[in-house]
Amino acid sequence: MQVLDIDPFRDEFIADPWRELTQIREAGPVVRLPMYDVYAVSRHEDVVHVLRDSQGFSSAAGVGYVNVKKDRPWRAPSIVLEVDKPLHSHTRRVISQVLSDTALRSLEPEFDRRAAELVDELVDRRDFDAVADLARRYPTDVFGDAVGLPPGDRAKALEYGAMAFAGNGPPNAEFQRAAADVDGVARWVSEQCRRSALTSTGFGAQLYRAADRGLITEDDAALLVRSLLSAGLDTTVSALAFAVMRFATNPEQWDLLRQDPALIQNAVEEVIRIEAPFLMFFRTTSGPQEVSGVKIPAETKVLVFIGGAGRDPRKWERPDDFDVRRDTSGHVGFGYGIHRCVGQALARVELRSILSAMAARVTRWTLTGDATYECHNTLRTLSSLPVTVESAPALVRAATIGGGRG
Ligand code: OVM
Repeated sequence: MQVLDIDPFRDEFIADPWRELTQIREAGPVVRLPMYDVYAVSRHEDVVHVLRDSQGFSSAAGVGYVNVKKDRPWRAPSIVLEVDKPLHSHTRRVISQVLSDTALRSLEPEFDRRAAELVDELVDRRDFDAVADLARRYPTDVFGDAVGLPPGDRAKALEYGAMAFAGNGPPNAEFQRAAADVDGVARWVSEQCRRSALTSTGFGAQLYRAADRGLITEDDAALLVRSLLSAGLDTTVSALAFAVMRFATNPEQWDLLRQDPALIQNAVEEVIRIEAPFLMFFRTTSGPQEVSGVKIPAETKVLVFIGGAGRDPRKWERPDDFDVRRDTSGHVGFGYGIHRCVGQALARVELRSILSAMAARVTRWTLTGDATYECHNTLRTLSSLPVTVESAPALVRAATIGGGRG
């Protein structure tokens, strides 16, 4: 088996992992990274194999670097992410009932309205930071409201998410930085997760109603709200920031989207395939395992490179080309198997709403400075993306007011 001296938790790797990910992927189906004493899989086929076998490649020892069965984790493990069947099936079902298709459909008009409002404001400004003013702001507003967070310092939720993703890495400098105020941020989060802090109609309150019905305990409900806040915000912020970056640097792709808004859904998938906001996480072998003929010992951490699968030339033609018309089916940007993202439909609604609103008004994006990256060990995201936009008048809405004749 190939042994590689690559540190995938360096900032430079996370910002621009593609060259080294190719090296890892081409070295073999499984490689060893002695720096962390872990194994890694990065080919699409092998990532799917590992994620399909949720018992052999367990989540119950944590999906971060720390084996929580042996060492104390920095926070109480998630009761949906860091458990196996049958426990997982139960908590997963509670969340997926709250995030049901019907629930999401009823949110869509409000998400669209808020997206149009924000895009109108940004188009008027012309110059703005696509991270601070758009990618962070929109999900913080609409997802925050959907969960039922009290108004106030919601930026803390982003900080908490960053900490959760950094916390899945090794105890490196990024971990230390993200966890500098671990007590303060964790206290803030547990306060937001209390029933009394949440609005009575949001997803949070509905998780507590599952407790009223005896499906879970109240403590479980609090932990599931924590899961929504851990997983639901920084990820969509990242996807949205990368979407703008991709369209600013591929104007012909933006033109395609504007000409045919039916492509928007696939464009969302393509951004997630090619950028892999949720770049990697771990599983732990529950016994000796074999992946594409390579043996992995028991009780061993296996690093699963979502970003490797998304760029695997065995699966994708021209994997490094951003192409909103390609067939994106089978991408694993939302994971795969029983732990695949439970909020993915909600993420899609958010991303679709904002891309639709932008496609209706923005004719061209131009970067006015360099993108800066933010690296949280297992999550890649942007911290700033200065842009200027050229725009068209709000045709559709003007037409409606004018009686539909434009
Ligand atoms: C959780 C969770 C779920 C998915 C991702 C994640 C930090 C956390 O249940 O807390 O990332």
